[in-house]
Amino acid sequence: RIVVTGCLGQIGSELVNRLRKDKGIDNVLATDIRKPEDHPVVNTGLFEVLDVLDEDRMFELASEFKADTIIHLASLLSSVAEDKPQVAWHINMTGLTNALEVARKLDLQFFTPSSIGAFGPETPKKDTPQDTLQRPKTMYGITKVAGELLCDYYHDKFGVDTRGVRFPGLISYDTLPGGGTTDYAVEIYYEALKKGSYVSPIGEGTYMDMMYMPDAINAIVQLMEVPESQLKHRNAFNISAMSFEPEEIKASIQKIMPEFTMTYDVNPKLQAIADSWPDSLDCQSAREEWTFKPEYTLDKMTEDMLEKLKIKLANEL
Ligand code: VAH
Repeated sequence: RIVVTGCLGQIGSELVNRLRKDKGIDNVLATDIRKPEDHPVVNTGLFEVLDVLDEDRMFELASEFKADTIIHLASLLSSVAEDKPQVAWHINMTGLTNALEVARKLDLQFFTPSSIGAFGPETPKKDTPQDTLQRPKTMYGITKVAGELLCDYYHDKFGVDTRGVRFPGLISYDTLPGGGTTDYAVEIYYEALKKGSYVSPIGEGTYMDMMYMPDAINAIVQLMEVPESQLKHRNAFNISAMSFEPEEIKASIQKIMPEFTMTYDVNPKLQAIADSWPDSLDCQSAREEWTFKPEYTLDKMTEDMLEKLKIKLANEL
């Protein structure tokens, strides 16, 4: 029985759907800080309002629900966190600490995502190792490194079964991301269909790791089900499906929409964050320890994104 925080977010909205299918509607309790009545996450299963800063409420919900697992997704992302770093530290770290405390007190299995944002400019950029220097220069990255260490600590000190992955940029058609540096790789598909053109805030030649949401959801489900004995690492597995720069996603879209055009208007804040992140991760540990294997390549993702967005945006196109 699983409690999920941050369910109205880009990952949460799709993960809850998958878990409700896999585990049964009554075995998944979706939570988020507000309750939009018309949202599918709210009206297709169990939902409760939860501010992750309220540990007592989180404990009460998990305990009454007789949870055996908590998946903590509520977090501010990299770009928005740079606009309000103190708030980001407070929400990301207090929320995480509360979720870890609830997992410890109720003996819950635990998952929370880290990110490629947990690396900094001194980290090797190509084939970034699983275990390497982590000195991120963004508040988001600092909360992610601190989170990785805290999750390891709760396992080593208290025996909590904590698990996590370092997500790359995630691309999906269901729910828009909420203020990340990789959001351009989602926006470009919407703009391609709505306007036939896109102005990229990320500069030409800027490589970042990316993954299509179906592969991200599979990774969470797979990692949570693998026997603990197989894990040498536990939090923050490097995972990625592709690494591309804006010209390459443009070319991928042009294979289906030859008339699509793209120009650049580089956003200095986003560019500085992107420049501090790796170009491509080494995902060997995830492959070896829990047979991580993404299915979507850039072109396969582009095909599916454009097809699904055409349906979603039908009355806007
Ligand atoms: C962000 N989408 O851009 C998130 C993610 C790897 C990027 O952490 O902040």
